[in-house]
Amino acid sequence: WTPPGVTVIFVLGGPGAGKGTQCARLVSEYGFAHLSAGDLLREEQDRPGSQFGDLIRENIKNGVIVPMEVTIALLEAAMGRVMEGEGKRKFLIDGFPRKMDQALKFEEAVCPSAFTLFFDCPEDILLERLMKRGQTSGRSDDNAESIRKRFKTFVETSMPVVDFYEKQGKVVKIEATGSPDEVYETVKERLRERGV
Ligand code: UP5
Ligand code: MG
Repeated sequence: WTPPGVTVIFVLGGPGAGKGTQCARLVSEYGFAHLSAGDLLREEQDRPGSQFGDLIRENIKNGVIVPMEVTIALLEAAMGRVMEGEGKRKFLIDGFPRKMDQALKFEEAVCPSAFTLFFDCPEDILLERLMKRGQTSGRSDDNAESIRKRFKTFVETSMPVVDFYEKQGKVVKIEATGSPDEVYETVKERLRERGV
């Protein structure tokens, strides 16, 4: 269904790698539309009358992946709204695909990705960031136990997606340990190299 001229960039990286932070900056400077799969799931979870609320709540707290049908439908609908409304055609899809079945299904049914921005950061730094955010975020998964489960899912289920795209030469890997400003400078440099 995707109209011509649509560009999709996947944004991946461990929990707390800075996907949301960097996407927000890219939106203001490059005019991308930013769609976070996690944010869309949390919205759906809290939407009165949603038939998926409990399923999403349970999965997020346990750091496991919500069935792809739910997430892809939310993304597809959100892309449609953006194209109708703001008329934007360039998308940063943040935190998705984090499982091989999602990657294959999305590219077949919605739109192939141009490439994947991958924010690389060691777990000790991720843990520190997430525990700190947990003091104020109110996110049900920003606690030591959920974080541990999110790390496990990331390594076992989501890294294979990054490896899959890496083999196709479609991963732009960004060292994400520095400050948000430093990371953003690297992002811009890498995007320039990619002709974005
Ligand atoms: N921060 C950011 N950058 C920093 C830097 N360079 N230096 C120091 N601090 C930095 O940042 C996290 C925190 O670190 C913030 O406090 C920030 O200020 C600071 P953020 O930009 O939010 O990082 P991000 O990578 O977006 O972290 P997030 O917690 O959102 O990552 P997750 O991937 O874990 O969360 P997401 O919302 O994508 O998914 C949540 C859950 O939804 C999943 O676990 C899963 O259960 C479910 N889900 C699915 O089932 N399917 C999907 O397709 C997607 C999600
Ligand atoms: Mg995020």
